[in-house]
Amino acid sequence: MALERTFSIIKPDAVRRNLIGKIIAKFEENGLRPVAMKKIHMTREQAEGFYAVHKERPFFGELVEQMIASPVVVQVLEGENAIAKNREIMGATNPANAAEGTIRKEFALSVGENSVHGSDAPETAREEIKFFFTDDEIVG
Ligand code: DAT
Ligand code: MG
Repeated sequence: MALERTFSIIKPDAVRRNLIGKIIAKFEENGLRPVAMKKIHMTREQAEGFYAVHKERPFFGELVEQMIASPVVVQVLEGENAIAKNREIMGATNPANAAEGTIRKEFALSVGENSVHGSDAPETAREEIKFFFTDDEIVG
């Protein structure tokens, strides 16, 4: 296994409900260390650009509105097998299908307001980290 980095967002629904600490605890307890983090309020342009891969999907408009409604916490997480590990800790996109103990099972409100984003592959992890962080903001 290799030491990897992945990109994570604690989404508006979770930040509004004061779940930042509980969500970061899940990462740390499972071997993922934050090596960069900041709280931001995404612009519409950022949200549309970040989720461009979904722009033809019927839920795109709602997704963008949810992401810009209030602040988020963006992070780079580092650990063994971090990309897959983070997806495991997050749970399935739809909380109704998420396994016990996962972030989405415990905290998500709906398939749209599902508390966290995590990169799905090495290439998207690289792109998403670069979308929000400069190299000197990452302090491994
Ligand atoms: P994930 O966030 O698990 O990678 P995804 O990339 O397929 O899932 O979708 C990105 C986000 O879009 C997801 O976290 C919530 C929203 N979304 C996906 N499918 C949806 C649906 N059927 N209805 C409403 N929102 C949806
Ligand atoms: Mg995705």
